[in-house]
Amino acid sequence: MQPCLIGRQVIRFESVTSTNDVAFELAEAGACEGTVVLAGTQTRGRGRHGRPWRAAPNTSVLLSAILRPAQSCQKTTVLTATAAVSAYETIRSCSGLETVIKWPNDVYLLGCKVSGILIEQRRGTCVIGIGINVNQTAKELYAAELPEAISLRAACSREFSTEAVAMDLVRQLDLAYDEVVQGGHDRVLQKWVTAMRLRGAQVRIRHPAGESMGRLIAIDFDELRLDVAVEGPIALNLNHVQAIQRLA
Ligand code: BT5
Repeated sequence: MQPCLIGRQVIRFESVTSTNDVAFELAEAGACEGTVVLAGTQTRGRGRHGRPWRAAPNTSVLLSAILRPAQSCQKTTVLTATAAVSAYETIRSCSGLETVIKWPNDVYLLGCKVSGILIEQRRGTCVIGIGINVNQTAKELYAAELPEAISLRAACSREFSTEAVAMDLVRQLDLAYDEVVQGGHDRVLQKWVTAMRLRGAQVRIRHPAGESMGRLIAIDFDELRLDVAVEGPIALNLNHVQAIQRLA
């Protein structure tokens, strides 16, 4: 199937600093929207808030996609959900195992982190960066000081083609982003919320004003509604939610 947008051009590198940096450089130089950058290894792979992303050479999917979203798709939560749902679908279909999205956009397999997402925006260009652990053994992840990480291989006891996983991810991203572009925000939202498995659960939410506890009633792209014991229902701005911990 021909991609609608994401994956119209795929550029592969052996080694880069960070695929997100290369994607921004290519975007500046005029690369078309939907261009995907893949790398075998990164010397300065990064996570959110300056944290590192570690992946031994040729063990992982290290991908960045260049987007120039129209205003209706620019909201960070919409892009976060689009990327998270895509990584979730890829990992679920490759592994056939229990997969969940941990707020807001980590993907967990069998209770351990298998994928992380870093979305950055600069002057109208948005880069979606996704790392998926594919062929590291449990021993290698432990030795790399990632005891809470897992790979597809460690979970499924077999090796995977990183190229095939990357191409599945590109297809899922293209499908999910096309849905959003066509106005199907609600379907992506529903998939995101369902994959987080938090609706109806007792949760503790950390936000700049402190913590709130209660039953999570609903999430949309703007706010989260919580049924708090004495106060009753309250709404929290999604941009202020720092962490969600499931209590039961
Ligand atoms: C993330 O940040 O999880 C976003 C990671 C995004 C990586 C991709 S790779 C392609 C693109 N190019 C880049 O330079 N980045 C993107 P965060 O939620 O802040 O999590 C970072 C934390 O996850 C680290 O502090 C470690 O504890 C842990 N971590 C690092 N490497 C990991 C790995 N391979 N698997 C699981 N956890 C890891």
